[in-house]
Amino acid sequence: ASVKQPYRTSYHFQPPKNWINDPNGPMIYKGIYHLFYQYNPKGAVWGNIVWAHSTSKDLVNWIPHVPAIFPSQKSDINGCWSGSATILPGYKPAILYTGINPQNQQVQNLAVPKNLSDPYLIEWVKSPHNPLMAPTATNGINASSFRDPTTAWMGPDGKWRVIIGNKRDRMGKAILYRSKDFVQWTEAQDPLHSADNTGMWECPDFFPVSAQAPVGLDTSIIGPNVKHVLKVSLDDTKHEYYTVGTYNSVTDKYVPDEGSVDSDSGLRYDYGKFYASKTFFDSKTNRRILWGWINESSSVDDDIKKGWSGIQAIPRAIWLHKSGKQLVQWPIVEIEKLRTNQVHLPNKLIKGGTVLEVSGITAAQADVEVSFEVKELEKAEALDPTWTNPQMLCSQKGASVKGSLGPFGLLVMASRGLQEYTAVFFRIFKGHNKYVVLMCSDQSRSSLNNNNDKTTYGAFLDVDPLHEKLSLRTLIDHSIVESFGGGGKSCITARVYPVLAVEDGTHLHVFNNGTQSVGVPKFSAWSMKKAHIY
Ligand code: DQQ
Repeated sequence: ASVKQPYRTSYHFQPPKNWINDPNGPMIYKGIYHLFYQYNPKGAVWGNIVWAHSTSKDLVNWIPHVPAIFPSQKSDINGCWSGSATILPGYKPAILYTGINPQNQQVQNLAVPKNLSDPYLIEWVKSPHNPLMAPTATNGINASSFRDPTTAWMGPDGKWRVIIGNKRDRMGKAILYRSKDFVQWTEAQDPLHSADNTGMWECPDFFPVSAQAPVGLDTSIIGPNVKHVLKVSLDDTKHEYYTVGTYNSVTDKYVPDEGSVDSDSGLRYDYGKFYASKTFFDSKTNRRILWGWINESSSVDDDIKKGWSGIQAIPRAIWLHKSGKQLVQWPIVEIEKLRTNQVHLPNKLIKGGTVLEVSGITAAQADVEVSFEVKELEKAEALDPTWTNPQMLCSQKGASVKGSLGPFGLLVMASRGLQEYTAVFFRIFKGHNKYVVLMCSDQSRSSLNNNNDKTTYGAFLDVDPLHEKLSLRTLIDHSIVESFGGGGKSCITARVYPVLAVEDGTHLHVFNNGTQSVGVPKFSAWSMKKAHIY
């Protein structure tokens, strides 16, 4: 007697059961991708944390392995928390991670592969010198806010650098350490960066991006056409923010270009659910690839009933937009090999008030690419200057609220009679001296089961509808709706748990609930095959 599992995903990473959270130590070694992740071997809630481990040749299909790092030393006996991998000279991977010691202090540890000729790197040995970095009476580091070492980078002086998330009072910090040999680490006088009133910085990520081309850079690269990105995961709000800025490798200071890590106005990788993310440099394809944890929106009781909680987002290639002002993300191309049975709609004009069903695809397991074209932009409603919070705007102006230019977009995970649907859509407003595009993911009607968090998400999308089409790509996988607006300039991920719109009862529609018509010059949808994940 098996429990029905309509919410398990088919091509997003998840283990057969139990709780997962942060992606850890992603890397490529001898042509094999490694993903480690925070895992509770004993249940569907957080606890008993070890590093579970899977490998892949294509980032789509995975082979599960035994946990790589689990409590075994004083310095991690109460848990093996998040950390990162660095490839050391001589092609030797090394993992720095946070251990919880017998006093429940957070300390940083090193583990290295037992056997470098095993491409799967199944067994890991911990340094006898652990912990390598620890709170002490003299360094004043708060022992409950000192975790999540990044991938290390090497400075021009030949020394390794790593940052660790921290806070002091309300100030979030990226504490910097340096080392010659990766074993003996010395705390720098000043943090790499800090920001007031942001609380604990979990899972920082710090990496170079090319200001010239949409490619990835290895983590130690510096140079004239290189900018840097600092991402932090804010414990207080469970949202991630990043800045683009300049890193001075002599002073070891990072200065954001403009604005700062700020929980209200900063840039986010994803304006929905996406946390504790981490990038790695894929030396095989010269991409930087982003992994992120997607938590459930169901109740803890439901998680325990279904026996699992948490998935990983589809890995995303990430690069600096040519404006230099923001990052762009796109699902790794490898995922496209799961596409099958393409449904294509010819160029169409969709009148206001239309809901158009797209048939012929498995709507609960699909990849949809659509673009919209708006002719009469002068009909846009005026943007009230006080409407500065896109999420609030999307909540107040959900999919059922008629506008002029929009809402138009997709109704996904929809039941036959539209009692349930998740709406991913755009609205165009007339701003001060430009058009403003709002992108929303409205979960308010996603399920008849009210025990789910159905919060609506929203983001502004920096696209000029005068000169560009509005594109939307949405990956649908049973209980996840992962959307990429404007070619990946704004991303919104949502979790949904419909009661009626499950499996074959799931439908897909294009809709326009504005008064003005919109063109749909491009529409392709694919059913997605199941990936081998465990
Ligand atoms: N999860 C880990 C911590 C990290 C947090 C513990 C972020 O290392 O700060 O499971 O989700």
